Amino acid sequence: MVDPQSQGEGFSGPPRKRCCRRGTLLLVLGLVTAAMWAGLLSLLLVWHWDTLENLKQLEKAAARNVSQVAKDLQRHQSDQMAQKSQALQMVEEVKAEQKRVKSQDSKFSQYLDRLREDLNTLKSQGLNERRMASDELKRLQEEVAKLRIELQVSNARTSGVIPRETLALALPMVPSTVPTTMPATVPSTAPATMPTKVPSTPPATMPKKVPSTAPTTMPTKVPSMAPATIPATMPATVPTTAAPMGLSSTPGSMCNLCPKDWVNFKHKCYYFGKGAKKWIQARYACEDLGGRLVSIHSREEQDFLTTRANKKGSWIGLRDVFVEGEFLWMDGSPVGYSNWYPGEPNNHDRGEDCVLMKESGEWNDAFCRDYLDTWVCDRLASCEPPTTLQDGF
Ligand code: MFB
Ligand code: CA
Repeated sequence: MVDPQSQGEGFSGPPRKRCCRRGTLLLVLGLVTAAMWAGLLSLLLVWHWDTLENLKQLEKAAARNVSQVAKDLQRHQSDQMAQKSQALQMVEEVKAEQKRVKSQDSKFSQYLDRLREDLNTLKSQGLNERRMASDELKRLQEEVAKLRIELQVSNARTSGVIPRETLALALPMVPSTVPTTMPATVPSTAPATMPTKVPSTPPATMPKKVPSTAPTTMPTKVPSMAPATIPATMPATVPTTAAPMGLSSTPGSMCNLCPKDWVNFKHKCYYFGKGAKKWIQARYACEDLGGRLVSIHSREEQDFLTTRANKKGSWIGLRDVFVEGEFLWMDGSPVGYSNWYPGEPNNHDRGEDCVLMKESGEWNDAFCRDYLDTWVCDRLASCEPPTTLQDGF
C-alpha cells in the first residue's frame, strides 16, 4: 500500500500548506511556552522581590531585636552592676556595723572592768575603814586604860610607895630595851580625853615633838598593854594597829613596831612586794598582808622609798579611776605632797589611771592592767605586840 502522504497528497492538504501550518503551530507553541516562561519568570521575580522584601523586613526586625536585646542586656548588666555595688555597699555597712559593735563591746567591757574595779575599791575601802576604825577604837580604849593606870600610879606615888611587883601587874609589858625606872608623873600634856578623830595615817607633817629615846625612868617589867614608851608629849596621831613584841623597831622610839618582813620608817611600816602584778592585784596583795598600797605624804618619806625603788617601776596607792585627773590615795588621805615625773600625769592613750613610782622615785600614771614586778605597801607602825590575830601579823 502506498502512504498517501509520501505521495505529497495527504489527507491534510498540499505539502506547502502543511509546513506553514506546522510552523505556525510551532510558533504558537513557542509563544505559549515563552509566555509561560515569562509568566513563570515574572512569578519568580515577584516571589523574589517579595522574598527580598520579607528579608528586608526580617533584617529590620532582627536589627530592631538585636538592638533591643543589646539594650536589655546593657540594662540588665547595669542593673547587675548596681545590685553588685549595692551588695558591696551593704557588706561594707555590715562590716562597719560589726566593727562599731565590737568597739562598743570592748568599750562596754572596759567600762564594766572599771566599774568592777571601782566597786571593789569602794568595798575594800569601806572594809579598810571599818577595820581601821575598830582598830582605832581598840587602840584608844587601851590608851585610855593605860593613862588611867598611869594617873592612879602617879597619884598613889605622890601619896605613898607602891611595891614594884604591884606596879608590874598594873602596867603593860614593854620591849627589854626600855630603861628600868618609871617617870614620876604622867606627862602634863597627856590629853584628859583621847582625840575623837584620829587620821588613819600620820598627817603629811609628822607631830613636832616625837621622842627619839624613851624617858629616863621606866619599870623593869611592865604588862604588855602599855605603849613601848610614854612620850614627853602625846603624838598627834595614835597608832591604829598593835604590833607583836620583838618585831623590827627603832630601840627607844615610840610606835614604830612592824611585822616581820616589813620595814619601819618614822611611824609607818613598809612592805616592798615582789612578783609581777597588775595594780589591782598589788592592791589586794597589800590588803592580804594587813596593809594597803603605799600613800606618800612628804619628801622625807619619798626619799626613803626612792632608796628601794625598782628600775622598772613599782605600783603605789595613787589612782584616778573615778574621775580623770582626780588622783586619790588608797587610804583616802588628801594628796598634798606629790612627786610627778616632768610631763606626768599625761593619761597616755587616754587610759592611764594608776600610778607607779619610777626608779628615780618620781611618779608616772600608767595602765592599771600593766604588770609590774614590784609594789609597795604601807601600814601604821604600832606600839604594842598584837593582842589577837586580827592585828594582821
Ligand atoms: C609616756 C608615759 C606613759 C608610758 C609611755 C611609754 O611618756 O607617760 O605612761 O610610760 O611613755 C612619754
Ligand atoms: Ca603617763
